[in-house]
Amino acid sequence: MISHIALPVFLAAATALASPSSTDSYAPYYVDCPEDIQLVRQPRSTSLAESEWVHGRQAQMVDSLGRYLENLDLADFNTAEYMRRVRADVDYSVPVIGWANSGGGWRAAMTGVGGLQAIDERTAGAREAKVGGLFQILTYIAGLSGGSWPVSSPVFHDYEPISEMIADWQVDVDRFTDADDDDYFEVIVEKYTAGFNISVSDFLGRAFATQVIPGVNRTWSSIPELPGFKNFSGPFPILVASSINTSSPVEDGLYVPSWDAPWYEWNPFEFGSWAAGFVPTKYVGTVPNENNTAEKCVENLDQASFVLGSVASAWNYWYLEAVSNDTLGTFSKRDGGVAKRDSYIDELVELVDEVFSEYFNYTVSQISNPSIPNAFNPDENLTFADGSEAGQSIPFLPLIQPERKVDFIYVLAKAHGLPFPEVPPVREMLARNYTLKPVLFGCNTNLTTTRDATSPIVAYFANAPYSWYSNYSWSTTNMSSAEANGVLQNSFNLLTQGNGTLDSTWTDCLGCAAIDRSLARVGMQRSQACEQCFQEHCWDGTLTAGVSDDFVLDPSLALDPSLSYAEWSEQHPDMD
Ligand SMILES: *[C@@H]1O[C@H](CO)[C@@H](O)[C@H](O)[C@H]1NC(C)=O
Ligand SMILES: *[C@@H]1O[C@H](CO)[C@@H](O)[C@H](O)[C@H]1NC(C)=O
Ligand SMILES: *[C@@H]1O[C@H](CO)[C@@H](O)[C@H](O)[C@H]1NC(C)=O
Ligand SMILES: *[C@@H]1O[C@H](CO)[C@@H](O)[C@H](O)[C@H]1NC(C)=O
Ligand SMILES: *[C@@H]1O[C@H](CO)[C@@H](O)[C@H](O)[C@H]1NC(C)=O
Ligand SMILES: *[C@@H]1O[C@H](CO)[C@@H](O)[C@H](O)[C@H]1NC(C)=O
Ligand SMILES: *[C@@H]1O[C@H](CO)[C@@H](O)[C@H](O)[C@H]1NC(C)=O
Ligand SMILES: *[C@@H]1O[C@H](CO)[C@@H](O)[C@H](O)[C@H]1NC(C)=O
Ligand SMILES: *[C@@H]1O[C@H](CO)[C@@H](O)[C@H](O)[C@H]1NC(C)=O
Ligand SMILES: *[C@@H]1O[C@H](CO)[C@@H](O)[C@H](O)[C@H]1NC(C)=O
Ligand SMILES: *[C@@H]1O[C@H](CO)[C@@H](O)[C@H](O)[C@H]1NC(C)=O
Ligand SMILES: CC(=O)N[C@H]1CO[C@H](CO)[C@@H](O)[C@@H]1O
Repeated sequence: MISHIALPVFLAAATALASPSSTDSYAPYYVDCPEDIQLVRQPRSTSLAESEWVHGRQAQMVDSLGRYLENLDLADFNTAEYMRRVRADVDYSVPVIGWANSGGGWRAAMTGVGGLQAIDERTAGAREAKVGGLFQILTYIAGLSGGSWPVSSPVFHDYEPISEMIADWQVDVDRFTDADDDDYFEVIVEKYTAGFNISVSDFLGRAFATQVIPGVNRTWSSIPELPGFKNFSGPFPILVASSINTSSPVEDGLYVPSWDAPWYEWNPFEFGSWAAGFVPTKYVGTVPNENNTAEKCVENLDQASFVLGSVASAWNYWYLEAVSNDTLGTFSKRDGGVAKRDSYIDELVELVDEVFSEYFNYTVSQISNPSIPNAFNPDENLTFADGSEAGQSIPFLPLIQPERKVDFIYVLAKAHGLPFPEVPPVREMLARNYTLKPVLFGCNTNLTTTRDATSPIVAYFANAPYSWYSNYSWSTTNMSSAEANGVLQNSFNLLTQGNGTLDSTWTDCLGCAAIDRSLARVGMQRSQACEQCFQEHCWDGTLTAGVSDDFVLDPSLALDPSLSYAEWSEQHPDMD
């Protein structure tokens, strides 16, 4: 329950803070722009800085790739020969692998980070289970909404072992009720006083960051200075959000994103979109003049907490759900149908609205989505919306930009004419149990939008119960360590198919998929064993009758099917 948001202290803070300019501040501030800076870059390619970083990462990954493949020991495949050819031209040959973490609030965060823990070679049992080491060969990691936590946290933790990072999250602490809410509002007021838009996302972002970003006041543009990022120890993080503007559809007085609205991405070097262009992340919030430069540049608007809030800005939907009794504001990440009313969220909506209206005289529409000065269109601020509201609960877009040349994507959880595998409709996914067990898409290049190898192969892992019912409400804000371990263990079992007990060829098949697109580049053939496992684990492009209209997905534990949800709940009374 939400007990307090202490208003009087907050009011005092609002009047006390006049000119925030310190570097350890949440508030953005102005500096002299570097001479000759060109702010907006046309989106023709990835930035030079990203290309150079990826070059470094690919070189750093070669040994990890060799270790992973040796451990996997794929049947009827000459690993030594493959590695010899890869080493001969690392930039061209090392597979480019991305991890896409879907949205879904706390549930997505915990399931996703459990997946990362499973594929981290430093996790006990991960190498034995044949998935450990995949983290070490990821080039990119992308996320949105709650999926932004597992994406932001590792880099700010200097890519320390994922299990240690999770321990640092202290998941048993509720960052909304156990923390001192005043702190969140005090820093938001600093931003307000500095003349920038503030919204509920600033508030939520502070709470999220307190959990997952060590030190909290960190910026995305400082990532390139971090030792772990500098020595290429982990994947390149990207977060994405959709957007709204004054032409967006309106529901009950609030803008909602349309499915064709522009998407924006944050990465350590740049912020922007593949439609409008990119600006240096360090100077986000600076509006360029006619010469694409400026005298004063905004800094510090790229606070990690604000970035987390900006990609999880679903307040408009929470509010719509609350006022419409669940008839408006349906997320693409929900299972469909009318969601169970969530009294926690209702309460939070009411309290936060109250604070913002009482102390800023802001209306709900003014606070529901965050905006920043727009480098791409000076006439209108750029306003973020949660990507899950715009038909995409999985952040594919940044990973399938042809410029990033991604070969293989892991997805925990359709694109715009970009190279991507064809995926079957939901009815077919359900009929084939792809919502209960992992599946690969696009192994056959004919089953991709481009009909060639420019499309990555995608591994899709639906969050399903293996050893634990991990379908918590997305609005969960904390859990006991026993619950957290249950969820993390469930992700381990999902990734490894119960250490192979449910499917003895799956982990080999993941390895086959990881290197498949690179085989052609080094002039080698897909092995018979990989061909065989693709037959088994890749969607073959055909459609069956699908499921019937009255189909209900009500799975039992894959590793203990006799234990019904009702019985399990009785054994775990604290978890509902
Ligand atoms: C973050 O910055 C704010 C000022 O904006 C400061 O009050 C707070 O103590 C800082 N937090 C940490 C963890 O350094
Ligand atoms: C799989 O292995 C992990 C790590 O060794 C272990 O914790 C887990 O219980 C195992 N799961 C099954 C289903 O055997
Ligand atoms: C953008 O937001 C700022 C801060 O709220 C505001 O002062 C400014 O007028 C807005 N600009 C436009 C073009 O709407
Ligand atoms: C890279 O940096 C991290 C963080 O400082 C450090 O723990 C790790 O040992 C370094 N790795 C290499 C290969 O130097
Ligand atoms: C404004 O929103 C509309 C509707 O979503 C979208 O089609 C359009 O591209 C957006 N314009 C800009 C400049 O973002
Ligand atoms: C842009 O550049 C031109 C040519 O150098 C100069 O005359 C003009 O004043 C510049 N505009 C601004 C806003 O600085
Ligand atoms: C909201 O839905 C609940 C459950 O269906 C119903 O009991 C309640 O009357 C509805 N409230 C409004 C305001 O429509
Ligand atoms: C609050 O804002 C409304 C417009 O939204 C305005 O009419 C009203 O005067 C404002 N009240 C105060 C106390 O500033
Ligand atoms: C899907 O799973 C259900 C329940 O375990 C099973 O009855 C059905 O045969 C499976 N369908 C396919 C296509 O594997
Ligand atoms: C793709 O389709 C073409 C034309 O039908 C066919 O010749 C080719 O063998 C197919 N490739 C694969 C990998 O199935
Ligand atoms: C979790 O899944 C079980 C089994 O399908 C279902 O009965 C239960 O209602 C679900 N819980 C939530 C919170 O969705
Ligand atoms: C897009 C935009 O400008 N959003 C809001 C920024 O904050 C002011 C209030 O100070 C609102 O009026 C704007 O709508």
